[in-house]
Amino acid sequence: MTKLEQTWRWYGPDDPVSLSDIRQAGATGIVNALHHIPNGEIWTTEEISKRKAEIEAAGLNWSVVESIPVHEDIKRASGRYLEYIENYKRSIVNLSVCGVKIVTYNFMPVLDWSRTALDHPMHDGSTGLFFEKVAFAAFDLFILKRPNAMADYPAEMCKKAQLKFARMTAEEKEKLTKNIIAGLPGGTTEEVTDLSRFQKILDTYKNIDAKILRKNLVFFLEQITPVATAANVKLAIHPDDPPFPLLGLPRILSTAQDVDYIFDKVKPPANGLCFCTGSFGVRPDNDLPEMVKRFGDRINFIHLRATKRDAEGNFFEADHLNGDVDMYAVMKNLLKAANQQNTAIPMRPDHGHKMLDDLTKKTNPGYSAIGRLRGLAELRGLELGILRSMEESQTVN
Ligand code: DNO
Repeated sequence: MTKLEQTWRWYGPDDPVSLSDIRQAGATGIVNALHHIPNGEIWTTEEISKRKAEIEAAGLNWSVVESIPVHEDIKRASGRYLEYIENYKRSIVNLSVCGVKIVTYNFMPVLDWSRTALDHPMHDGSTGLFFEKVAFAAFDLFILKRPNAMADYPAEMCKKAQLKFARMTAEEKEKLTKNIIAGLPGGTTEEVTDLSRFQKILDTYKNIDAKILRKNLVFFLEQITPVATAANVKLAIHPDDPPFPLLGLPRILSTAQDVDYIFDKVKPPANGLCFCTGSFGVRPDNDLPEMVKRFGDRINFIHLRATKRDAEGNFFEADHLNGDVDMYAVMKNLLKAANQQNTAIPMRPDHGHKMLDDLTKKTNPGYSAIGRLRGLAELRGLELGILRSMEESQTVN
């Protein structure tokens, strides 16, 4: 039976979690990006090789790129987008020349992933990330004061948000703002720290709805997929996180139908998916084990994490094996997919709680050492248990 490759996201030399920490956590592959290269520019073979050598010197392997960011011009099909697409192609080819063959990216406008609280208390004393709908609405309606935002929320939600806003201290408002626009590593594709600049970027999407964004994604894929195919590089699009529209921006990769759409439009197998259980799992209408079955041959990279949602649609990041996701069924189907692909598909424990020594250390939100170590250890155990029982049942039958 084929296993999954155990990988770990490393944010580069400035990451408080070092390569030697990662090695001790049991990962063999590194998920990395050249964050110092400005968005839209070419990743040269020199820069790629330098990073690769650094990773290899620590006894690890650069398995996956996460992510080559997609410039906002490409998502809007405006400005210098054709030039940026050419640059993207060059980066793919250069990565391939250096032996890095999986490229993750996402197509979420302006905001990549988004949460309202980064230190939400968990039941056991650790802390984790939280998305609270009312808090997000309070930010949108009363802090950012986005024009016409009221129309995007039910009246009841506006009332609750108003109440919440009225009770917030200045410090809480500032923290919420920071969490949403600048709190997460890679949370926005452009560096934004002030609200008026943020609103200006949102405005550039005024005339772009889901239909247009989808068209722009398909155009981008039609351009890069042949290059990836020729370079033997697998692409892995990351789903929307959270998987619903925010701030009036369209979201186009939230459900199985969304995934079907892009695979149907751009057929070559290099056009693949980063199966992120934490993102897809927020929607109760996404059947994750079923999605793994359906897209198994196109899953090129895996993020494993569990969220727990409540009736209002809020969610927090739960322990890896204790959320709404049926991790057992997902893992089982992923192992079947790996077997069919005959490839150790790379997986990483996505996010983790701040716990034990993490609590007093500076960490990238969601990317603490010990929380992820726990996640990886649990997932590795689950994988082994399933593999062994699959093998046993094969010998019995
Ligand atoms: C959050 C991540 C995202 C993801 C990018 C992929 O932890 O899952 O930042 O890496 O969206 O492009």
